[in-house]
Amino acid sequence: MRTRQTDWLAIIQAEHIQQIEHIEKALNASVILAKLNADGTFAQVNDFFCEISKYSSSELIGAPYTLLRSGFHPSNFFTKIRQTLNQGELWTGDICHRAKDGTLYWTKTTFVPILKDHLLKHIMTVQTDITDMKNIDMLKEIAYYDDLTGLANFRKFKMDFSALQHASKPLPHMCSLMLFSLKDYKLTMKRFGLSNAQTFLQEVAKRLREISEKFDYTVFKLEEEQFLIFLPHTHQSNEYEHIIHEIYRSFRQPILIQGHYFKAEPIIGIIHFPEHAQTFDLLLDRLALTSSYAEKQSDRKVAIYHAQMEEEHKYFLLLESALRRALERDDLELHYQPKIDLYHHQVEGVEALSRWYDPTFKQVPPNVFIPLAERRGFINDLGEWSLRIAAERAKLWNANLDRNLIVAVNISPTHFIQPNFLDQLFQVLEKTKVNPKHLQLEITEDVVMEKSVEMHTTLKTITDIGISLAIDDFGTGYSSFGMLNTFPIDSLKIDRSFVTNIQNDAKKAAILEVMIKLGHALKLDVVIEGIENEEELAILQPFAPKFAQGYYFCKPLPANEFERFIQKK
Ligand code: G
Ligand code: MN
Repeated sequence: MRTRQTDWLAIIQAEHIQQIEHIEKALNASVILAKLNADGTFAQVNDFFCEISKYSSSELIGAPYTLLRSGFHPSNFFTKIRQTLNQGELWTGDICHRAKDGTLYWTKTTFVPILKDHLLKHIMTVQTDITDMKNIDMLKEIAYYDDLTGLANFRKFKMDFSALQHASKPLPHMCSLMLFSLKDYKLTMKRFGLSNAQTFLQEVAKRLREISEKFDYTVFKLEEEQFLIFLPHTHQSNEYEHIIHEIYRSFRQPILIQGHYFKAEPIIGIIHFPEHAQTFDLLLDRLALTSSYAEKQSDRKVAIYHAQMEEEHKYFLLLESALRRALERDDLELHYQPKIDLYHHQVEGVEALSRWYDPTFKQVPPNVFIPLAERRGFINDLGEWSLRIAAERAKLWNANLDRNLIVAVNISPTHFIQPNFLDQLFQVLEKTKVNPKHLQLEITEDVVMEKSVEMHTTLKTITDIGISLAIDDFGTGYSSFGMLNTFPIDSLKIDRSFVTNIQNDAKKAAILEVMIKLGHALKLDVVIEGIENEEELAILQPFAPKFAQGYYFCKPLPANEFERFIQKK
């Protein structure tokens, strides 16, 4: 650079003096020029400087250079430039200025310090307008990169992929794609708020980027917690197995945000190109499908595309539309299983359980259709339906059956944390005019364990209006005994897995005994679930549980059969 500059000077010096004037003219016509005083105020400006800054020369002269400050650069930006110049060195870089009319313009800028006796006397600045170029760069940045994580986005992936395919014609380039997402992300983040969700995603991106650097693959950020991992040549060497291993290792470490530990469980779908799909769109559709399979795995949530997935997918699509239709037409049913008071040998309450019979799909078990409604986003409607029907029954039976009967309804955690859950509950109470005392909600431990203030308030609001709360499947989830004291819980329903095979398992019996004692000590109703025979009941009797449910006493019954059952008692 330096030698070239010197060469130019030599050329100019060798010519006549008028030529320097011509060169000056040329400079003036195409370059933005200014001379600054040592204190950074303008001493002289050329026309081009005025034109681009939209200030007149009289407005500029005497004013500080920072008059053109745009706010784009960090606050110490000009201080750093000044330090360079004070040391007698050139400064070159891109600067974003603000013109008099408020618009922004970019210049490639050089500041030249003019020193006298080692002291800065003047500063010459030579600039060229690069606004258009910068705008294009910034548009590219916005268009191809994710703001939050700085990772390339889906649009960039699409471009890269098509470039790769184009370059490797006539044979398609073989590669693999992984779709990375996180289990229960939306649920967790709904509870912890947007800003925590963003910090969380930044950490997730950071971990994925670290692994990507190790394995030389690219990570793209898709929507929300979805990331796309592009493996250029790997599917034959099964390198993706190592990557998955690394991802799992990395995400075993919980993410700490503002005192909360977030467990991030990866869900990974994998597809190979062109083996599994030959076009871009098909590739992505099938990858999404594979990911939804991965999500359903119980252990490691990883799946590789398989043609059979398509068949099953069609089945679930049909099942979904049948379920939606059944809900609309009121074709679902609630069955009722009595809850027995073992001390007084009578029916104390009843648990409402949703049942669905479809002519095509036959009897579909609730552990199939409830998760389906959760995944497909209509658990709200399904939940509202069962609340309403159960409330109608509670109203009717308590009016007609000449006894107090509490009807318990199972509430899916996904439904319970919806922001409009309480509104829905109030609407049901108003519509059905049921006495809240005749209604109980069964929720799971994990919901109650949620430490957020909102959850506490929601639970309290529910019990304040007189509805009681039971913890369902107690002992299977994640709970601390401390919470039994702090939360307004009325009842513990001990999961039936503690009863199954109790005859042959002394440990189970010991655990049950302790749970019953604990519940009673905390003045909670304890309900033993899933008693199927006399033998099981006999083992339990010495622990004196007050309430029990199970096939041994009665299976869940349709409403009319339940009425007959209870009238016989
Ligand atoms: O999670 P929850 O306790 O709400 O589950 C209730 C389910 O357990 C219902 O589907 C019901 O039919 C079933 N159930 C009720 N009693 C018994 C029983 O004694 N044995 C078994 N295996 N299942 C039962
Ligand atoms: Mn239940």
